[in-house]
Amino acid sequence: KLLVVATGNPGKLREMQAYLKNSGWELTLKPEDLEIEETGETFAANACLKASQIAKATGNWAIADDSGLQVDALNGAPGVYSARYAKTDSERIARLLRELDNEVNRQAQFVCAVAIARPHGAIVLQSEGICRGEILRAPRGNGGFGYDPIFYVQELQLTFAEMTRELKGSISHRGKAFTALLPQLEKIKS
Ligand code: ITT
Repeated sequence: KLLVVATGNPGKLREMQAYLKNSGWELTLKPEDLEIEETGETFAANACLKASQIAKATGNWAIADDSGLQVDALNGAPGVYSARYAKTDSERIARLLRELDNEVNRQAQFVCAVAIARPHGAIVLQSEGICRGEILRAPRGNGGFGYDPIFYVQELQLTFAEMTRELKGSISHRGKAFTALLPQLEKIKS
């Protein structure tokens, strides 16, 4: 069966495709001009909104990911506004480093909510993953996307941008959300 991957973010798309590769679903990309306004107050609400609307609009099953970075010292900001924090990845990173300039508490977490909708829009599966880490004072590494160069994982002594996609996926918010979701996704297909 056909599954529309409902994202316009190329970094996210690469990771989603890797997780879904052996799921047995035939993947297709959402039309570029089909954009859903993210009016929800939670990651889960926005993931459901995107999956549901794209499923309805395309007449296919759809999967959406809503994710972001929550910084403890900023009371969870930028959170669901992580994409809207600034125009480009480097501007988003620069803004966050500015906001944390004099802050000693660098604790933060990435959150990823995933939702799957049937062709008429009903949500059938949801999953969420969290990964704790620290915000560095300067970017490190060239891999990944988004806030990856400033997100440091103590246990591995690496930023997300210094990890291979496989290593990042073994501990990341998205990796955890997809690992929980995949067995159920395979079940729906058959
Ligand atoms: P779609 O809604 O089209 O999927 P988007 O980029 O707008 O794309 P979100 O609204 O979910 O997606 O925003 C996610 C933000 O959080 C965005 O700025 C990402 O760069 C960032 N983000 C999410 N997961 C990340 C990860 O694994 N590494 C780095 N940054 C991440």
